[in-house]
Amino acid sequence: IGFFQQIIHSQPGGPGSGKGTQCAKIVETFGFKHLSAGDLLRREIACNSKYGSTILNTIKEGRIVPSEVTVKLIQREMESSDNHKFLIDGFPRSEENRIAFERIMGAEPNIVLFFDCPEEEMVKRVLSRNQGRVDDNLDTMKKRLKVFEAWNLPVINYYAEKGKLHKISALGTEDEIFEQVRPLFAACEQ
Ligand code: UP5
Ligand code: MG
Repeated sequence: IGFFQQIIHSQPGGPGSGKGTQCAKIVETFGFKHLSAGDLLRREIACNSKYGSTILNTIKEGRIVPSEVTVKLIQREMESSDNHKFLIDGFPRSEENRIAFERIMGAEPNIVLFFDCPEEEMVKRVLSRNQGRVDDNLDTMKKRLKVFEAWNLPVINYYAEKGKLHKISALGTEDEIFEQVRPLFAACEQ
C-alpha cells in the first residue's frame, strides 16, 4: 500500500526487553504512530470483543494469537490514522505473522529494531512491573520466553539476512538505550 511512508517494526525483542518504553521515546522525538500489537490485543479483551476470550486465553499461555486477528487490528489502526509513519511494537512474532502482514498490507518495514536483552533481566523487569498484566507471572513468563526463542528468532534472522535488522543492547538506562536508537531514526529523517 503506497501511502505508508514508513513502516517500522520494532518487535524482535523479547518479553520485557523494553520495546514499549523505547517506542514511547521514539514517538515523542520523531512523531511516529505507535502501534503496540499487545496493547491492541489487550484492548479487544477489555471491550469484550468477539475474539476477546480467545485472546485472553492465548496471552495467559504466552502463545501467539492467530495472524489474521492481529493483522486485522493493526490494519484498522493504520488505515484510520492520519500519520503515515508507523512504529509497530511487538509484531511480527513469527514467520507466519510476518508473511500474513506482508500479504495483507502489501508492505514491509523499512527498518527493524531488535532489543537484545539477557533472559534474567527480562524476567526481572516483567516480574517487577506490577501493572496487573495477566501474563506477568513467573509461570507465563517462562512460556513467553520459550515462544520467543522458538518463533521470534526466525523472524529476527529473516530481517538480518535482508539487512534491515538493527540490534540494540537493551541493558543500561532507558536514556542510554535511546542514544543507540536515536541515530537510526535521525538517519531516516534526512
Ligand atoms: N524497563 C524498560 N526499560 C528499562 C531499562 N532500560 N532498565 C530497567 N527497566 C526498564 O518494559 C518492561 C518493564 O521494564 C517495564 O516495567 C519498564 O518500566 C522496565 P517494556 O518497555 O514494557 O518492555 P516490552 O518489551 O514492551 O515488554 P512487554 O512485556 O510488553 O513485551 P511482550 O512482548 O511480552 O508483550 P506484548 O504486549 O508485546 O505481548 C503480550 C502477549 O500478547 C504475547 O505474549 C502474546 O501472547 C500476545 N501477542 C500476540 O499473540 N501477537 C502479537 O503480535 C503481539 C502480542
Ligand atoms: Mg510492550
